[in-house]
Amino acid sequence: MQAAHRATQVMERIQTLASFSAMPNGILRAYLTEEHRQAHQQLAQWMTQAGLEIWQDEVGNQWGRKVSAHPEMPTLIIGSHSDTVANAGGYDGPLGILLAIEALDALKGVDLPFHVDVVAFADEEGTRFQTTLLGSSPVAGMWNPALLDRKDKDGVTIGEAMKRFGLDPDKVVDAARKPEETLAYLEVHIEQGPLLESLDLPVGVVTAIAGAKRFLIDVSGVAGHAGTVPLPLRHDALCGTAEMIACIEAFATEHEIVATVGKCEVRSAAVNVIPGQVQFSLDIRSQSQDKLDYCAPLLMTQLAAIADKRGLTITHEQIYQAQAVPCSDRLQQVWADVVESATGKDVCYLASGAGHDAMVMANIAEMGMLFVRCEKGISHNPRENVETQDVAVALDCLINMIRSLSPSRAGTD
Ligand code: HGY
Ligand code: MN
Ligand code: MN
Repeated sequence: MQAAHRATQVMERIQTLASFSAMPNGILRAYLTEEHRQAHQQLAQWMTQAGLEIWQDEVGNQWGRKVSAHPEMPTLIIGSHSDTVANAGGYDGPLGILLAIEALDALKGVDLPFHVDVVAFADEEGTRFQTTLLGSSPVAGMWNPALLDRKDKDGVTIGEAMKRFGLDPDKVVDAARKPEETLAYLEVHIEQGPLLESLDLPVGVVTAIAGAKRFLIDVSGVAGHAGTVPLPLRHDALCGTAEMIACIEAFATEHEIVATVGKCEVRSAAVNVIPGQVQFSLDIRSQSQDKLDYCAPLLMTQLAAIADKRGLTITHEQIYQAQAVPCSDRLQQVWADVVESATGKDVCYLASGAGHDAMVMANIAEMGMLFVRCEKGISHNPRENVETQDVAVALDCLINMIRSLSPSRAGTD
């Protein structure tokens, strides 16, 4: 099958996966839902068609293996996530899974010197349970059983949801892969930023993945009658929050990190009540772990000073953190070689501001990522878009990356 036809097939499959959604007019596929099950059944079918052995692990991840005649050699793992944010684009996650399946289909007749496993991680975004990398963390040996008690908005715990999905929470720990049995982890993902488009390049080599810390922040004031309490006597939690959000933006600019308040909720909100309780989320990121560790407490001190000034109280809970992770120098070089031969252009090296499953998989294996250009860098948005010819280039790079990691320099069908 020609590369262009394969790229078209990947694009068609992106649309098929997008149809497995909890939203009538958009994409939402969350962990341990019917949409998760449907998408993984479809991926399992395509993996089988590509000649892969398939199985689901106890986390709910979907695996497919291109079996080698050399099972004693460490396994190459290639993956990305199948879950989405709410009102998502179609490419963030699925593109990397479908490219891996397509690459192994192209190598169907070739006996590689090691198994190659494709994995669809079932939860990277954390949309349902507000914690992220739930699919890949157990695989990377980083499972925290305390998370089984984490509840979704309906009060269903992860443990309960796993049982309803047909999984055994006590066996999640068995999904861990051994470092000594893992050759490397590769992930192809949309850039989710504008750099490749600005350079008119279809793909780029990732150098590092930003570290992140996420918090839920509660601001408490005094609820009151909107008509009777004079402004100077108010302890308005929402006005305090507004000043804090402006402070967060100024702080991030000054310290050259990124900070986002993505959620903000007024408890017992009413048009004629002075807000007494507000909860908002805070996501801060940096390529430098030291800067992230330095900025988080400093920013919280500034928010506390605003609360004091306004007679409010503030508490914060860290709900997630992921260390900044460098990509393997060796794999960056191998990616660069295949990119240069595929594009005939100078190679762009770029860091990832977004988090990926690759950042935890680096815990057990050399990790390398390839970014694919996406229109205007838009992501986490239905307008997320990728061109078929860029998918063809990425597929060519992935096939040659797999071949380059195979000493026998395997060919393709
Ligand atoms: O938030 C992130 O960076 C990723 O999309 N989960
Ligand atoms: Mn992603
Ligand atoms: Mn994402």
